[in-house]
Amino acid sequence: MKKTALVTGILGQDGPYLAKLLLEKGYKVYGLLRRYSTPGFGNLEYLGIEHDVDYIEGDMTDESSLLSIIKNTRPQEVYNLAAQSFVGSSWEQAKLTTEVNSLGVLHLLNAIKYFSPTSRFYQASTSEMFGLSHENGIQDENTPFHPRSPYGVSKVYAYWMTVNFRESYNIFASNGILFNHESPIRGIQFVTRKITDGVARIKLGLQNELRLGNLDPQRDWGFAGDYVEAMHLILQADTPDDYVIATGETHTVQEFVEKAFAAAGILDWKKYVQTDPRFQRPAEVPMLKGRIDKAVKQLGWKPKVSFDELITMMVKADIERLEKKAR
Ligand code: NAP
Ligand code: F7E
Repeated sequence: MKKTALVTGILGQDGPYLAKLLLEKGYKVYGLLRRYSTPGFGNLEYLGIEHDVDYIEGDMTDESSLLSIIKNTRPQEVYNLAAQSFVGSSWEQAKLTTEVNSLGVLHLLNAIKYFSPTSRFYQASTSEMFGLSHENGIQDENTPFHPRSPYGVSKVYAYWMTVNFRESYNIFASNGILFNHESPIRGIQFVTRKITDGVARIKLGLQNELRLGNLDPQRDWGFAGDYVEAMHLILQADTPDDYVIATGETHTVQEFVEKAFAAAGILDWKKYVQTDPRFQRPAEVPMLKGRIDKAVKQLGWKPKVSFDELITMMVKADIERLEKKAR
């Protein structure tokens, strides 16, 4: 019998990478789609799996849709990746962010509790929950939370609700506390993809400047393809638990910019980069750097793609995408 999994957020960045991994492992994959006039399957197409997923219509803000999906599919594994995930928009759309990221998780957990209590549940938690908090410049599973955005706050609720369903109802519910992870199908608003797309356009003469916000924040950036492997391992463990998933390295936005331009053979990046206050945030997370000892020891997980390899991969993919469009 094929194992079954429900993946919410199937059209985003992580959904397609996870679906591909699960399909390769022989799973039947249900993908939750919210209603759209024209849904964008581009990320699934990029990975060549758009025809291999079983799509189901529902919305994280509509509890009844989630109740009936879980009742009808009873998947062995549920990966909750759906979210209003852009930190920058979470100040302007704090209520929507909370409804999707916090209450949406409660809806899904209730659906599991009522209709499929043996389903294993993965919650896409985030390093944004740490925000200002660190111990000697590093964050791990024991670091207290101090979120700095409505997005971070919404995810703290979801984290604790996941823990609470585990402790209250004995549901196999786990949090992956993932640090930033990127790829050629990262949303264009996020800084890494905005940079690699901008660099590719500058390289091809399609654009002559790149407008960014604060270049000083430090992030622990890894590759999404590596991180979905950790999500799967978290649900294969003997017991449910919470894990930090990161690379253990941190770099400034400016370092990412310099390396992205260099990857395209442009050394005078300062000529092209303008700072623009529109891209600064009301409260910033200055530094993120994860300690992954627990994931290494208990899951046998380690990242494979380095910071430099990630940047080269993304710049190359954006140049190829734009060249293909122009043909
Ligand atoms: P993403 O590209 O923004 O994808 C999020 C997905 O959620 C999209 O497919 C979106 O659907 C869907 N969604 C939004 N609102 C919804 C709703 N009301 N009902 C159903 N689906 C809805 O995010 P990602 O980078 O893949 O991240 C996956 C998850 O990991 C998110 O929960 C994010 O918060 C979390 N996370 C990400 C990172 C990271 O660095 N990438 C790090 C830590 C945690 P549409 O396509 O229809 O808009
Ligand atoms: O910003 C700075 C910005 O939007 C990274 C999400 O996946 O990871 C992501 O959240 C940094 C911030 O990601 C621009 O101020 C400068 O310090 O790429 P980002 P994020 O906010 O770290 C976490 C782990 C998640 O969970 C989230 O879902 O870059 N920055 N200039 C800029 N950021 C953007 N977007 N645009 C700029 O022009």
